[in-house]
Amino acid sequence: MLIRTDRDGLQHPIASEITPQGVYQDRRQIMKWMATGVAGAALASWAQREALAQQIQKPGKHAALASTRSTAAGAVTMEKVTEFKDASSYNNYYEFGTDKGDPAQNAHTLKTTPWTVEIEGAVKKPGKFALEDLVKLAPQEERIYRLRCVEGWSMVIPWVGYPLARLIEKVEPTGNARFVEFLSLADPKTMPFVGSRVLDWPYAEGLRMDEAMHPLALLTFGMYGEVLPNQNGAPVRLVVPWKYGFKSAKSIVKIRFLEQMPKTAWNKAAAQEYGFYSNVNPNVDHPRWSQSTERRIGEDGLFAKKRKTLMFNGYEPQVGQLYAGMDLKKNF
Ligand SMILES: Nc1nc2c(c(=O)[nH]1)N[C@H]1C(S)=C(S)[C@@H](COP(=O)(O)O)O[C@H]1N2
Ligand SMILES: [Mo]
Repeated sequence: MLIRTDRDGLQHPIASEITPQGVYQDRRQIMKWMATGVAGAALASWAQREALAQQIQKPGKHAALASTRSTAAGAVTMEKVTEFKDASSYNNYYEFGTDKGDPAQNAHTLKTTPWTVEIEGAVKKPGKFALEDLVKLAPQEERIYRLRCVEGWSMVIPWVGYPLARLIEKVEPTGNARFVEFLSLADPKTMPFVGSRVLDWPYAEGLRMDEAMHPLALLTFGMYGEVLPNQNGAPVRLVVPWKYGFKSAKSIVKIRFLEQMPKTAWNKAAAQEYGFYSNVNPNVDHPRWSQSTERRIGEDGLFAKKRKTLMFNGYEPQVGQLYAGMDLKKNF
């Protein structure tokens, strides 16, 4: 069944209108890789978008882009998709500054080609993936996920990527792999806040192995039918929709398979506020504020109602089983 949402009529600016030329060329290169080598409907639509992007380059024109959706349970929502301009201008990416507008202002310095992702630790096949090989490892799917930040706001974003499980299967974890750690790029030359003491760099996150293997955990290369904007974590990030946004590490350069639970950047910065699990949970307040409601970005007028935050961000039917028998107040 094809579910119609507001997404179908969505329009947003094409990359060339909102980014400097160098960044745009980086993205065009990645889109070419995505359009070659892998068969299937998703990639055909990538190729169409590429063609469309070439035709429409005049500032002020907007291109309506087609999309191919995942059929995985939980991969589509009936909710209105957040506008591209909001999703790409209201960001958390502390390597580029701590204000919501900083990443969009500053992340143009991030160089996303060439890019490699290194796989280390308890796997039979460790090594380095060039980005162009990583994007072709599995068919690209579009998934419309809510992303809920621990700060109390949320967005609905059409992500493009494939389940992280596809990569994990490929590198063949050993029996010792119980956790997966994700490390972001930390380049003081291109990232003005790396070196500041806000966080202990590189940005580090982690998942338990069964969480990482869950079909909703997405290794993400694009959004809104285009390659990720730098400020959203180009060229490859994680999206874990049932956890607070900070679990979804951006611009990943290393993935490590570990026996022990890894330390995460936010847990190191404030252990009493950010635990390892960080599942979206309206019943466990942040020590300094409630987590029971959220503000949807784009709806924040004076009279906009707050939304009730849902257990596991609304993905309880899909992921609840992962935490059966666990005390989620202790394991926050
Ligand atoms: N490397 C890195 N990844 C990161 C962050 C960051 O500061 N650095 N911020 C996290 C937080 S707090 C959130 S809410 C999401 C925001 O993703 P978005 O800007 O694409 O909405 O990215 C997460 N990933
Ligand atoms: Mo966040």
